[in-house]
Amino acid sequence: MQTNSRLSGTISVPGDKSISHRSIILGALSNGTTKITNFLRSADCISTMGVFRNLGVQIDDTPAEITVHGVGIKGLQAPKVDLDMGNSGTSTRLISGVLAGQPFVSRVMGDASLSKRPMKRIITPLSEMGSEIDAVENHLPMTIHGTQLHGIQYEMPVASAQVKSAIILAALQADGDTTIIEPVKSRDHTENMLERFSPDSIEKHDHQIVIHPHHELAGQAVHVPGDISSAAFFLVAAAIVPGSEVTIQNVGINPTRTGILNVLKRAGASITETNRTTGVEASADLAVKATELKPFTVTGHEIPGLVDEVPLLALLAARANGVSKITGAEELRFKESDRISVIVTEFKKLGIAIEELPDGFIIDGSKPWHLNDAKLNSHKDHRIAMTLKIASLLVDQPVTIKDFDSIKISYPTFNDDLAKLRS
Ligand code: SPQ
Repeated sequence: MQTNSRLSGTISVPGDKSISHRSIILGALSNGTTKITNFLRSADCISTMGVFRNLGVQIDDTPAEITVHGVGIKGLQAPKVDLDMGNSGTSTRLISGVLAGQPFVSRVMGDASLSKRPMKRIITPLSEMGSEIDAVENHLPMTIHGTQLHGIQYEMPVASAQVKSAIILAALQADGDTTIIEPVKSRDHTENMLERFSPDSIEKHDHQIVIHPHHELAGQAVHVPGDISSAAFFLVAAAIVPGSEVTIQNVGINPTRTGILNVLKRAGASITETNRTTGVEASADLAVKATELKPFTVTGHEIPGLVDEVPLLALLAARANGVSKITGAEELRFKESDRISVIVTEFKKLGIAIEELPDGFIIDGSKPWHLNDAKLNSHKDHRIAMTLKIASLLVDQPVTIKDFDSIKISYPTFNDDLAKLRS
């Protein structure tokens, strides 16, 4: 373990990325203004803002708040440039749902990593609704020929909040109702926000959502809670670095996102929750103390609730006293990197006993780590970069992490928060 690795103190993490994207999108499609506080100013959310500015929406950014001057569902303008989604899968998939129903053609592109990510998952339902989308081998760049869409009934093959949200945003513009059925419930921020912006547009059941079109959206005040996926780095760090004791304030605890807390508790981590707020997107202060950890199992039905935290759970497993198994996580192969293969490659450099499965890992945390290669690589994936940084706290020699600046995608102030907890 590096000297001075112990983490202690209290921090607040920046606003939730998923909720920040959605507040711009629904704000733009509303009549009236939407004021957003604690918006996440990370590269991905800035991509979403840039796209809506290119669709004719005025968005003011002051230190206190973001103001979106909504134009209504029918008020977007045809873009004069390609719409650049940067590295952001969320921007691409959600905004494609919006563009599918507009009376103009748009060309959507992104960076090298985004251009490798699968788009068939949205092209299939949007085409069923009547949209024509050109994309070579279902990858970006993609040309979306907006048209009058039709309502459909769509049974999703894989749980995905991005696909579900793309269909919801398209369905708001259709000529009839749309029903979406999910195999396992994924994060429901779009539904929650739509219920506030346009209560008559949405009917929610357990695994089924019905969208009623023809209702207008009204601008709202949105306060974005802290991002549990960012807090997760320090929750896991505090659990695994001996002597640590950390509190993170105002973390979003929407039940579709708190899978990480359930697994931490199963592993025997000491975790307490205080100052819970109520409301659609509730938040709480979360405190974690380092303690002895037990091995654990995570299977497919839990994955949607912790999908972005799987690299961190692999790290938690590497410090638990026994063999842990994570399965049902094949979706990780389609993120900013192939997160299963990349975690295995990078953890082996740290001498962690990890075995790759098609859909996850087996990790023996009882075996001591031994550094094989100090040159770690984030593979330009923000979540891998930060997971490796936390892992490096437990290594007693210096390591480097290639392309660490990818943290700007979701957590630009990660280093400042880590420094606060180490001082
Ligand atoms: O936006 P992007 O790049 O897809 O972001 C990621 C991340 O790690 O930040 C995934 F790579 O989060 C997704 C998440 O995995 C954000 C998201 C959302 O806001 O709707 C949903 C999840 O993806 P999916 O495919 O399960 O819908």
